Amino acid sequence: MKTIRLVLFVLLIYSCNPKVDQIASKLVDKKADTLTVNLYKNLMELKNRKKILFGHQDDLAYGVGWKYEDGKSDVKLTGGAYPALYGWELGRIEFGDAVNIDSVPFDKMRMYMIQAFERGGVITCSWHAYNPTNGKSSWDDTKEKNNTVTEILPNGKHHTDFINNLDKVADFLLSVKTIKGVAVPIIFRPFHENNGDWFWWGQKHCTPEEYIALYRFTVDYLKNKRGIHNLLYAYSPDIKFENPTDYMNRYPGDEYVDILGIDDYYDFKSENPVEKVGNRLKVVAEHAEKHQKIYALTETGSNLVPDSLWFTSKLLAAIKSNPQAQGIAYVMIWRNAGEKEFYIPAPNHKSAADFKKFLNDCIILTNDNLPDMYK
Ligand code: BMA
Repeated sequence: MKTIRLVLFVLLIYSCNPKVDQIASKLVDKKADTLTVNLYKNLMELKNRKKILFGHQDDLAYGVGWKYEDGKSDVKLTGGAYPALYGWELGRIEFGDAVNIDSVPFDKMRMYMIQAFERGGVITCSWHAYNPTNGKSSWDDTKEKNNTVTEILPNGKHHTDFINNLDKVADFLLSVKTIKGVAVPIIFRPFHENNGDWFWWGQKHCTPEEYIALYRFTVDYLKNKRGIHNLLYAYSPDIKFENPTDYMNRYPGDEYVDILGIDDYYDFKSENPVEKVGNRLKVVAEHAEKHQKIYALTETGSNLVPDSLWFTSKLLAAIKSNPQAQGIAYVMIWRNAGEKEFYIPAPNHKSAADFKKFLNDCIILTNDNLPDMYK
């Protein structure tokens, strides 16, 4: 009898861990699973520890001059360690295709996500969504104003097409599970750079209310209709905002966003990149602090890294330029697509030594010095 009581007591403790419940109540998904809640908590704590996760898009899939070689990573090759965070892209999942917009097979992507998660890494996903009204890419048909967003929202004539696409995304997200059936937590970052005009969900193409409705519908659908509980949601406009309030103009709301982000390539091309990026991050930080959210530099990079000191004298300097900027939970560098598009230098590149120095800075976390993000 005693043993049974003890077992029941232990089960009770595990089934209602008040700490997890308390943190979960701050998340978009109140039913988020324990690993996802823990990830959120640990991302939140990075700020106090003054540490930043280093991330790279498509890191394990390919790099400059190679593709799908087991264990290979350009970050590791040049910097000596795997990243702490891994970005992936879902565009073309809508069509049931085997490969994504950048030819990465979804099966491999899933495998890499699980691999990275199993060694402690953090996973994030963008979605260059194809236009549900005409099947064209995110960028197509954006020269003139289009009405895609209104047409795909409930009661719109292409709503069912949008649902079909969303279901493909949901199926994939639900499939990212370890062999033991553990769902891999994923930071999902849909409809990014919404204040630019280059995507069909950009500011020229829909009102703030329409954009917000699109984002909210997507979140509600994934968590409530499809029962996905391993997602954190990131909101990441581009830098095209005139003043701080512009940044929040299309904000879907605290109930819909876990992480405030920004994609910033452009400021690095300006005359005072350190100051510009530093201030930009400060704006994000101020909003994040006000709304008690995690914040991050969700995408950045310098294509071909022509400035041999870019990583330390620009990126790191910008991050360190003010305490709020330094409070970002992560920075993610864009993909190494090939000779004409790469953001992590190869070992023989003139920026390689500087990249290594950046990666070894005491505020930067790679897979080698990553705390347990899931405990
Ligand atoms: C862009 C470029 C494209 C790519 C797209 C989606 O920034 O890298 O080559 O297809 O992202 O990943």
